[in-house]
Amino acid sequence: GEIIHLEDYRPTDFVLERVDLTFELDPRETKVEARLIFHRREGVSPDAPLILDGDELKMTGLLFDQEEILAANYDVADDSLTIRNLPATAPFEITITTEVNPEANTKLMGLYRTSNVYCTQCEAEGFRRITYFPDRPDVLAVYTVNIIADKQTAPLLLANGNYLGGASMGDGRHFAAWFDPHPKPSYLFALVAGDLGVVEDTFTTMSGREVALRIYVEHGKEPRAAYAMDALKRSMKWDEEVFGREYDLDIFMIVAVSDFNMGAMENKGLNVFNDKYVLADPQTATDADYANIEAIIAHEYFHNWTGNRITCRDWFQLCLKEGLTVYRDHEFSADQRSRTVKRVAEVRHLKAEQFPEDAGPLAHPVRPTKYREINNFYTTTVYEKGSEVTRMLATVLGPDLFKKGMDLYFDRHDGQAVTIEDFVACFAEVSKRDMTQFSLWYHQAGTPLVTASTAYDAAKQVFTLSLEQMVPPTPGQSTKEPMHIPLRVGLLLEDGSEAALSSATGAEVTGDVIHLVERKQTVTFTGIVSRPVLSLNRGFSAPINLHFEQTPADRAHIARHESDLFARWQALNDLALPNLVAATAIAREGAKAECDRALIDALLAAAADARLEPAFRAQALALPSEADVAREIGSNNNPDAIHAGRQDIMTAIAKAGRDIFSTLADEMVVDGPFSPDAASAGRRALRNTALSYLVYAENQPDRALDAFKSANNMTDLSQALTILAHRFPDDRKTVEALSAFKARFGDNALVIDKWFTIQATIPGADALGRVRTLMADPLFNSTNPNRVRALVGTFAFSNPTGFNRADGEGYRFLARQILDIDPRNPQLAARILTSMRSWRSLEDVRAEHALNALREIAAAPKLSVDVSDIVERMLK
Ligand code: BAL
Ligand code: ZN
Repeated sequence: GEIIHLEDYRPTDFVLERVDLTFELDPRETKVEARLIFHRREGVSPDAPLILDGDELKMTGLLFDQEEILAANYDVADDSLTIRNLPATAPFEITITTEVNPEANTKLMGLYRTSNVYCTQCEAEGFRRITYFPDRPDVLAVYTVNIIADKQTAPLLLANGNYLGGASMGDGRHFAAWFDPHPKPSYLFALVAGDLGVVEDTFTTMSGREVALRIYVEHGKEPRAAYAMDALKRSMKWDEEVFGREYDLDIFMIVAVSDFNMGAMENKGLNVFNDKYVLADPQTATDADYANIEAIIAHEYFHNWTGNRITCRDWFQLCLKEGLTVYRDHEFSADQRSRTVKRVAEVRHLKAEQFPEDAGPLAHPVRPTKYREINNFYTTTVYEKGSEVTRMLATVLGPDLFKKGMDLYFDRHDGQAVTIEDFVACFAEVSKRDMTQFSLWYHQAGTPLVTASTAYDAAKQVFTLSLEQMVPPTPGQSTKEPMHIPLRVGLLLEDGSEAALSSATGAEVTGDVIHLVERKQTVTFTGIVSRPVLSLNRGFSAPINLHFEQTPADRAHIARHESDLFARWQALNDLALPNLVAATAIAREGAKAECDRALIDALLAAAADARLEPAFRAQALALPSEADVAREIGSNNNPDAIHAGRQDIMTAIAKAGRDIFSTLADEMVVDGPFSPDAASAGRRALRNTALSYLVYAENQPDRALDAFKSANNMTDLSQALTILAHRFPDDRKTVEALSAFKARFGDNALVIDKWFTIQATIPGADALGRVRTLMADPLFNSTNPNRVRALVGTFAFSNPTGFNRADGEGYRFLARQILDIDPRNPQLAARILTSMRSWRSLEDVRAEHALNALREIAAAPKLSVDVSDIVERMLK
């Protein structure tokens, strides 16, 4: 695991022309024959050897143009194969035979077995676990794949591209051949074989070609794939309409599997999905599950153009495909649902996951310049901040130039493996803007802090806005340059109108965007007839922390009158945070906190405002999370005090709004058969929020118990169970509800994950005991990533009081779990360990325990590179 540097990039010495693969599948002894045609790149020394990557491989044959290679001409190790004395110019063929054991492959990288299905995961560096290969994204080749397997257990044989044909072989086996005409990197290779059910449909593309659509799931689960199929067709249509992108093969396939490290994978023409993001029906999936399925189906489909047709030159460029594709799936969901509600959800997620990453020891630029283990860079910074940077590009340029830039990018780079610089150059070219400063968003880590202050001169009718930016130091980057920060603003006047921004001097202003480009900048607006209320960073136009001392009255004004609904939500959030911070301090003294009337009034006004869509009102009522409060406080955190203070504020709001919540709980009942559409989901969200407040007001479980008993869908059922479990964990009724839920859904792994998660997140010091008990439950399965994440992962990531116990037992437990998981599945272990990334912001006694737990992990023998990379960065 040595460190890889961006500056060391150079192209391969040999060009790979074609790949011919033959798999003879066997659960334990799969034989892989790879025939690779290479030629030496022009200008490369004739002495240069061919060096191929490998990982835990056993080679059983090696041929040069079908002849054995002399032992003196090659070196084989389990992580590389070096071949010398190769032709100076002529193309040649290397044939490599390897043997792999899919059943023993618990890392779930390369070729593995899940529920008797053969399946592959090759991103980022899994292909080298199948055969020796130039396993890097800038090696694009055309693949033919032959699959041979037992006909009975593997009637279905799939690979990328279009189906060429197949036949029985007489010995109980059969074969199938696939050809993918699109040159691709090895990380997009996929193979699936097994016995699965299928849902079929078709899509006619904008040029009139009919594409066969197939979603493969376990037999019997076909009806649960209907929503995913619908989402796929809507994605295909949307990408044609909004980005002008048409699908390019005769067939598009999705396979759902139950053991998967990631959410899903965009292999060319053959996406492989964690079944959690495919399977849904009203009895088993929540509204959030439906929304996630829609988003992830879209995301993987959109990769066909942003990732597959145009891919990354090297893994440093990961955000080239991920940030851009997240931006595309966000826009898709915004168009399919409510744009405002979607934006609120995105920003909540960004602040909850990416901001802490950017503020801690794992902070890294969106386009990093070094890594030890690329698996550890599939981060919220690369994905979510990467998406925000793309969004800012659209904000800075405006929609027309952004579209032109995208078109140029597709046009110019189709079929290539490119860099962020290539991407940005397209936008610089169409806009004639120098994008050098903007590009710092890719290169400088850390969340910029913008400090704003305002002054109004009534006599002169002049309003001034002073802005200052500071990018905090992050690992490896102690000093930072000022960034180009696009701030959307509104000047709200007393009469409800908005002041025009055209008089602005001191900064470039385009539309409602102020371009902050200096460290300090003062913007002056003239002809402002009354003191305006400044709405700053509308729509979260820049992913920044904002320090702006605004009065509660001004915030309440924005919350009620802004035309930008996102800004209203933001204002409510800004009103709530100081209350929660103050309540934390009071709780730390052992006292009970009060809640400001301004906050209560603003929240209840939003709750009761029938002009606002229910989903928005639900978001407005959802207070900042305990993690949000911890981030706001920043250091010396005591999660128990944050929790207790927040409970006090919740209770105060609940008591004040009891009538409104009671009305909403009745009004928002959704009649008729279940529909997962956004409007119905919004009504359910508001009703469940109201219900949750009512339980705070009443402080007894009956209402939640009634809701649990009368629920006819998983959203309502799981919400009611969460309220019961989190508020009354030891009540007999809760215990009964939990076991009724388990009995009803015991055969459905995805629902049982919810059962684990609900209990893993019950606040308080008893949580650890519960988690330990649950690990002994027969339904727990330490080899299934979804189950481990549902129990151990959510405990560490989403139970601040339970995990951060003052006695440190939570951290010691996690350390042991990490060391237990690591030998089986390093990627999973490393990911769960990142839950400790904010350990330095805890109060001393807890930080000390956290440090010891991290040291215990670091000192363990035989750590994977994945875990050792994370733990070492966290200890630095
Ligand atoms: N490429 C890994 C999964 C995803 O981001 O789509
Ligand atoms: Zn992706």
